Amino acid sequence: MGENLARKILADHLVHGELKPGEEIAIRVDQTLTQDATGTMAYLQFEAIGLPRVQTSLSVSYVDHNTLQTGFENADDHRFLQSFAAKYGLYFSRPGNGICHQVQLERFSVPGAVLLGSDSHTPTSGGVGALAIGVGGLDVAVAMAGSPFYLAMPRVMLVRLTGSLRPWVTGKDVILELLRRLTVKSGVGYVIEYGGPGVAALTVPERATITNMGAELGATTSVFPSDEATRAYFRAQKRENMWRPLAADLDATYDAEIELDLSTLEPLIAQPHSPDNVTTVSAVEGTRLDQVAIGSCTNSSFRDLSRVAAILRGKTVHPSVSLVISPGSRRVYEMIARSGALADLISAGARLLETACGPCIGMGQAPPSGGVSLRTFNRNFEGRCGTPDGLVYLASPEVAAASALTGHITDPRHLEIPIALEVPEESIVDDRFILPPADDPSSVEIVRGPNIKPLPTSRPLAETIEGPVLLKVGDNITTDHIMPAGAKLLPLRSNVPALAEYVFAPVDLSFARRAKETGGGVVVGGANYGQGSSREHAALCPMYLGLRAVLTKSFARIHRANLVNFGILPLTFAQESDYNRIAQGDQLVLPEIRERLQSGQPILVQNVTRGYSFEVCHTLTPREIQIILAGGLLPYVRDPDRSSVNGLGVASR
Ligand code: MIC
Ligand code: SF4
Repeated sequence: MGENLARKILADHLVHGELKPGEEIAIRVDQTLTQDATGTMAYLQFEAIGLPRVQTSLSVSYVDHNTLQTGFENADDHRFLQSFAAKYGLYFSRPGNGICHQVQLERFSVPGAVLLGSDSHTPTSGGVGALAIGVGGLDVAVAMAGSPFYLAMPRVMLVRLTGSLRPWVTGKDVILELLRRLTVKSGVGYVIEYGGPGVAALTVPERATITNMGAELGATTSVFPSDEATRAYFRAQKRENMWRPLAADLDATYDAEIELDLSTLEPLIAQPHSPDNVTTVSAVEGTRLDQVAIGSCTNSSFRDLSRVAAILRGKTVHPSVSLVISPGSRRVYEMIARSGALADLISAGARLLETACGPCIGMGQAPPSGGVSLRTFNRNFEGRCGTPDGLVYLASPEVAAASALTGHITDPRHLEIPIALEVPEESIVDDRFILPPADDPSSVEIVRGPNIKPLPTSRPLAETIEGPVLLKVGDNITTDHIMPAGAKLLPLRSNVPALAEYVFAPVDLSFARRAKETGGGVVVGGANYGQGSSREHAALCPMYLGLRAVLTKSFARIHRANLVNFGILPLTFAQESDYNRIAQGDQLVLPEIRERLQSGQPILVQNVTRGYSFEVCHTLTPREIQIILAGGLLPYVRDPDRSSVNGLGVASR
């Protein structure tokens, strides 16, 4: 029986376990990436492991999130990251060089490689056939130390593409259609693999938009075959030698399959406040706009910006709209400058921003109060744009550009703009801003400004957990709710005590104070708890405040793993009715929790306030149980008795 592509790559990298869905496997990691907002912590963790150099074949440290330097903090972080990379054997992509996923795709992606990145949109490189997985920073730190990556063997879902996209319909519409059908939670536990006759006509930038935003489905990752279109992309990048063909066997089988006829799609749009709240652009056409933002790791390739420029050429942005554009990489920026597209954008009235995440993570360009913003990004969670009552829509660059001209949401097919469909992929290649590691690491001093605070330590799991329900929330709580980002808070990513003050701030401003007063407790959540970002600060900061367990209907993959990594128990309700019965403020006891986890006995929760007990479930593997007992992944891997098992060179510590 033939194999699908995802399983082939996993089999190629398998170190432990069997490829049986749901079972724990460990895979070899070829490449890692970090960005600055998750990277400082990951490197402090790597440092705590105690190795002199990264053990991967390639590790890259990017700076793209915290580039708005309103104080010393971000610049301090940049210097720390640059010196760390030089000393420990990483490549360092300088601030202004581009968004990690765009630059990784262009310069480092490899078909068939396993890439682990401390950012949820790492699957962007799946556009060229890499198996690229978003994880917490600590997982990257441990992988850089030579450990394989442990995960539950995912199921593989085939999205069989047929037909071809009609004019004005794009890769963005493909992924929006999948979000409409599958929602933000149905991808959990799956790798989404694309196949079928419709693949060939999609360009690599379009494929990368689709795999990037597969993160919004909750999927482990998404992957395209590597074919002649991939080869053309590598040729344009002057690294055709890194290309190799990769595809599923013709008789491959899958755990699930869906079919998507590309020729039936029309321009789509996600409405506030969720990427799966999708409708057709024509259904909301006419909605007045205050802002249009083009960029992010989802849609800021040379192809995207060239098409935007072609739509705006010789025209003027509507007076009520602020159009902001952030190119995905320095290379893209330079290419639109040389092709003349940049002049078209400037002359039409666009406000050009740095090549960085920028408005996507609320780093500037927050819309006005109650303002409506149409963005080419991947997430429109409430408040993420920096304006608590802002309304954010997500659509393709083509829809965004057409709408910037009219001042309201516009289906570009109604504008009758002639646009050249083919955009040549030019070949400016300039790696001067990706700095290689130092030749003499011993000469490099790590620069630690006052913003770099020591790593918080965790405690082993107590015999019994006791504490109040600090907060009860509903379904689809995002990491932006748990640990918000934005221009004010992102600079505190290396300073956990300061950042922890804002845990759950968008939901309940008193959370941090109450948690500290009671010495911690438990959070109760609904389904798909912790969707969105890979930020481990959404587990690390609650751990710092004393959170010991999170009890939900279900978890998003990366957040669940981050909770385990920081010694917080991820538990689920056995009965939906137990979720309804429990209330914020209830005093809970989880008796003999250590012993019950170790012996495999059922986990019991006593609701002392209401006088009843109930059983809860967990999906922890034996290894994860050991991690929880140790108080988290860092104490677990640093345990000298265990270091040889983990493949780390720390036995002598
Ligand atoms: C995001 O898009 O939410 C982020 C900011 O890139 C995060 C990472 C972070 O919080 O630093 C992500 O997607 O993982
Ligand atoms: Fe940056 Fe936005 Fe992409 Fe996250 S989703 S990596 S914030 S551009």
